[in-house]
Amino acid sequence: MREVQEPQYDAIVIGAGVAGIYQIYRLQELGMSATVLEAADGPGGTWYWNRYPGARFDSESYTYGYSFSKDLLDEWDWSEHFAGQPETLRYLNHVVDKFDLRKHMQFGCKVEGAEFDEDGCFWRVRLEDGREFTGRFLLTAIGMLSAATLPRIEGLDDFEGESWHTYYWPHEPVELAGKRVAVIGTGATGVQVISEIADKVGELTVFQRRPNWCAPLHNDRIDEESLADIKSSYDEIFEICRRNAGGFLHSPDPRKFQDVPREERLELWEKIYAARGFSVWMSNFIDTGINPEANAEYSAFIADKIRSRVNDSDTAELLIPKDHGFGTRRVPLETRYYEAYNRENVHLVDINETPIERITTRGLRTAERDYEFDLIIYATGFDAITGAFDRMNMTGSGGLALRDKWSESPDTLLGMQTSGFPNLLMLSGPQGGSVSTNYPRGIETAVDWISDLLVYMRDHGYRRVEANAEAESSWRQHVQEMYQFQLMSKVKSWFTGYNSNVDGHDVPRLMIYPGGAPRYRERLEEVAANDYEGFHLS
Ligand code: NA7
Repeated sequence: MREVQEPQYDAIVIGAGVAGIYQIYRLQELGMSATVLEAADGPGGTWYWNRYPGARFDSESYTYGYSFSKDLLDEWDWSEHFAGQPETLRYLNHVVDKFDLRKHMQFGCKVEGAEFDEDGCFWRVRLEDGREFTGRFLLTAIGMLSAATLPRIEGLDDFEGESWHTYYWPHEPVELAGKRVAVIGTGATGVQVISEIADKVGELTVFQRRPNWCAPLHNDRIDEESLADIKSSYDEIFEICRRNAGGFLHSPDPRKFQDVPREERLELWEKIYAARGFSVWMSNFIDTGINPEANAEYSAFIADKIRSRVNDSDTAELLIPKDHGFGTRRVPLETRYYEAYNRENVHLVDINETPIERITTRGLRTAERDYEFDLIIYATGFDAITGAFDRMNMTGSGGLALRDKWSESPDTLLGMQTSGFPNLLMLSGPQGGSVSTNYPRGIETAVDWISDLLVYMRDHGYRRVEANAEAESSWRQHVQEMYQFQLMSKVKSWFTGYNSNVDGHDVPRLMIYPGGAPRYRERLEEVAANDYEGFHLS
């Protein structure tokens, strides 16, 4: 009889970002043997990689930190309402050191493949350098926006100047002064970069395919008194986040748009436009994301704000989205973004009018003319949520490739598991809650739920868990119903699975869980209380 091999670890966690850090904290607390494999040479995930100028939170700093340790909350001083990338990376390193987690992490470990070993009931993980690790459970903490995508434009490699995708911005400073710079892409990232560098470069040319609805971040330093207030109200802050659909501090106005006279609507809109962070998106009338009339009127209000901030009326019109309403795609928050276009050295090119034909040795060519640049910045986004899975070549039961299983629809049960992939537990899986909320808030929920599941399995002597196909299909149906209500479901964005730079991602896909965090958590609790119904344990 063949001897059944035992895995090296109870659990392997892939990724040492926000999710991986908290997951390894919980695993070591539970006394499980576990390791974190991380491609980078340090922890931080998103905040390790995204070092581009202007990278910062759109969530209030004090809603982004972990809530699990009072000690940590008390000792960490956020310096700004929306911290910049360096501070966040320092914070995450601080957490790792405070809880002595570094010894459970292995850096420079890029996972190239992972297969489920049916006989041994464990996962075998293969690194790019050939090393292999085995673990009973495989926990993916691989982020939702971690598979960066470059545009599919001819000649990308021909350019002789400097070029970076924002995600891979180098650790060393990039010289900007006096440089001729191109930015391609005007999502949340492009908007931050453009705002930050407009007054630091020689010439800045922005190549825009579709504008987004951007609104002021209203960032500020946190003074001592406010910091003390924040620290004394953490319970309340996290309670507000818990009740909020997106895990943020900003609650909707419970009134419906039609029930409020025009004058009062304007009053609310002025108020939320002047308020911090995502208020402008989330503190609106409750039906703004589902009622086309409400959405159109609010969009018109924001369009006027853009017109009032941009001197040249043709430029202003180019910056106003015409193909989707406010909040139906991710709203980039900005600091003097629109004002950047009032500068003499900033130029906006609509690539629908004059498409980019190719990258050249000295810059790029549009249908109209050649441009010369010293630096090209690709702020062209990510193969969101599923991209990082696809790049890892995962194979489940019977040789089923995850990429194939998800080729049309990335179906999961609660975002936590997908049938055919036993013992694979996803911290930021598609159709789950963590990819749909203020990330750390969703991640704490996911990590806690998965940790409880592992304890339950240990207590009951189970070593295999797999989502049932039927339960998965009813979750899909529920997710679809949640999508249907939302205006965002008709709009192309990563919320709906689109990416023009990836084959097959030109059709709508159910990527997130649009039903809101409280509803999602309720479902998680129900499932756990009913002995993990929908999951087959053996
Ligand atoms: P996004 O939001 O996906 O934005 C990518 C941008 O790049 C967007 O403006 C795209 O235009 C543009 N893009 C992508 N491919 C091309 C090509 N081939 N040519 C021209 N323009 C292109 O990514 P971000 O990094 O900004 O933000 C990601 C998330 O990070 C964000 O939601 C936050 O949660 C944090 P399009 O709109 O598709 O026409």
